[in-house]
Amino acid sequence: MESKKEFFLECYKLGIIKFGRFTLKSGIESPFYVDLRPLASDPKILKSLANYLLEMLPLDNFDLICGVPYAALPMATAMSLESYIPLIIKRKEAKEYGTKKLIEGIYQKGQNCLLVEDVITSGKSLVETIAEIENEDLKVSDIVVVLDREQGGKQLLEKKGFSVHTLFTISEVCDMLKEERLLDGEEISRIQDFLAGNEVKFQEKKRHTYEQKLALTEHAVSKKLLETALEKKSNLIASADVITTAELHQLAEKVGPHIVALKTHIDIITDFDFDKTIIPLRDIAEKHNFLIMEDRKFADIGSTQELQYSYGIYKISSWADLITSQVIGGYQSMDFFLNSGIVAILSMSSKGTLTDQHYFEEALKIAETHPGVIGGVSQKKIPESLLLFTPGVNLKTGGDGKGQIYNTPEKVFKTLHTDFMIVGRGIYKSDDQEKAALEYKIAGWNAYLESLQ
Ligand code: S5P
Repeated sequence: MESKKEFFLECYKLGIIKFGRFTLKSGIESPFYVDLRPLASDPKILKSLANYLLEMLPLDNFDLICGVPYAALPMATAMSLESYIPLIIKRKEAKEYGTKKLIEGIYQKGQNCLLVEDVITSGKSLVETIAEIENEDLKVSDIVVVLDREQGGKQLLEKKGFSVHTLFTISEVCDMLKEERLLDGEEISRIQDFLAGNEVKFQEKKRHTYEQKLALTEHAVSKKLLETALEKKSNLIASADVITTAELHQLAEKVGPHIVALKTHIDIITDFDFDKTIIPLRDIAEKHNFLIMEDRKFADIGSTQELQYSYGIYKISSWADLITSQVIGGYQSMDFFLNSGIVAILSMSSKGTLTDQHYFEEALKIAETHPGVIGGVSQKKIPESLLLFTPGVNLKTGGDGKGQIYNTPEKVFKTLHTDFMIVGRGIYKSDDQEKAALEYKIAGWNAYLESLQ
């Protein structure tokens, strides 16, 4: 192979770096502009580039290769062809139809994926891409980059524990071009001045703490829920999907000390009797200081929902601190849940759910503006002004064979910034419900603390 410098000069001839005055997307004026896409149009150069990148890497560590779209896609492909490490393709956006997969190709959970990027500046797109890849249960340990603009991105990723391998830095590039008299001293000092003052600080959006959320909320029920969470160091909601009053009360007694709320499906209690089921349940809730969330998932017009909420045998309005409601009936349909905090169903955890991106966005608009809504049930991130409740949580991942899809506490707190996790069978089906609740409580609280880092 030719020397690295000779190789760079070959690449340079393709017009990948221009010097002058360029206004960047951020509005900042930069003395140089980098675009590595032309490299893919010269097969010989692309092949050499792939080999230069591969040479720097501990190849045995990787099961897969993935390029950050779009510029790095041909580079990752070429690297895969040269190394025989399988390629996966990350989409920029998930398909709106079909499989909705964000990552295409053949892979298995837990495999380690090498990430390829053309240029690193702040590190923002890499941080986002890594989160998406980790979301698919793949690991990322190493990132390989063709050109480091030396504006802080490499350091940011290294601080997060990733190994970042860069083929060229902008300083090296300047030195090589100066030696070849392709850049004059004045231009070099302009570039140095720019780099000295232009570390692009990429502020990662940190999640709000429970204390911050408490300070922001006006709603009495969210206040109570957040205060309880802080007091009990718990973000666990146990789902009591049991079918008799006795089982309901037993479960409430056992898990009560460890939860912030007990979620009921009151209409599955076979021997329901208001005085025998609800009154003792409320007493247990007072004793162990938790709230009750009736997962009724209302889905009708306002006037019917008003009746369903207060009448019939369940008289939900008289005992539920929180209720869940679909938003399918529109904004006004939720105007009548006056005694409870509303948790809106924004997207569901089941396979094949109809709550696609469009539905989710429209439902979110309603939830954000309705004063009775304190939060949403969702499998996606939602704005910090709402509390996020995430069901489908289990220490074992996978599914239940009936369409439920499970995530671990770590995953939902880290990637979704969940506020409260809802656990059903993971607790009530356990031989020792109290022990299981404590285990989930600790896992949830630790996952929350980690998500603040
Ligand atoms: O999208 C959803 C919304 C809800 S509220 N997916 C869900 O699973 N739920 C509820 O959470 C569901 O009705 C059940 O009560 C609980 C999950 O129970 P698990 O046994 O699967 O943990």
